[in-house]
Amino acid sequence: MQFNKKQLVIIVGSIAILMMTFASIFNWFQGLGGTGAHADVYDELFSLYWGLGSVIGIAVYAYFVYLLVTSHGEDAGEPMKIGQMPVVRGSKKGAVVISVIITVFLLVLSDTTFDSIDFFEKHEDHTTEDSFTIEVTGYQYYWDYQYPNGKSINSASGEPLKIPVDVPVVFEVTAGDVFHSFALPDHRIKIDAIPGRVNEGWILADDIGTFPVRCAELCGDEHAIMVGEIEVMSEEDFDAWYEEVSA
Ligand SMILES: [Cu+2]
Repeated sequence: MQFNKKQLVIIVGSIAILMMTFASIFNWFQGLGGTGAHADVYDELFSLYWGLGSVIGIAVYAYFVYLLVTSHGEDAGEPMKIGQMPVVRGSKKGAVVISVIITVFLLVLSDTTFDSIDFFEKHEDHTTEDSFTIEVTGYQYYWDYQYPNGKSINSASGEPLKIPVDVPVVFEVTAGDVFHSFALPDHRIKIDAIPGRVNEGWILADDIGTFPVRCAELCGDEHAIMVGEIEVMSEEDFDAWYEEVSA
């Protein structure tokens, strides 16, 4: 072994810090909260990527340390010369096994990722007969919401966007002036609002309560105040509000 104790402590300590970084990323993600069907899918996706990434990370660092402490080349300590072959370690069998494991990891990741993309994009696979579409239009610096029955809400009034709980709701998003982005951070959705174009997205809220609405595209000097709320209501409360004739 060509490392003294101090060098080894530094190497192992650095790896320990990297491991703690893995752990802190997981901790950070858990602290983000989130609600609704999309949050569950993102959580699963994140846990899978993080989990498999950690397995690979731990394996790589473990192998790294193993190589460090078991290296005993005859030329240890002497600089390599041009043309000198390094000491061959490892085996073809090992390389094949690692390749197969990595291939399986990538297949699992891509399959889950494409399933998740389908989930986010194909609202028609998830909508029910209670579902409906809200037309969302971004303006400097508010959101306009149009419901199918003609009811509308303007976020500048301070009134929250209202939707029922446990009902998949579709958003058709556009903009009336510049680029905006309709973002519901707690429901983990962000839809580009672009003039002349309609982008779709959907959510399935499963918690009653009030959550933030944000604009996620720098859209002018008052972009930061382009904030609002979304109120997830019980179906009865929502129906009562929805049927009520606006004055
Ligand atoms: Cu905006």
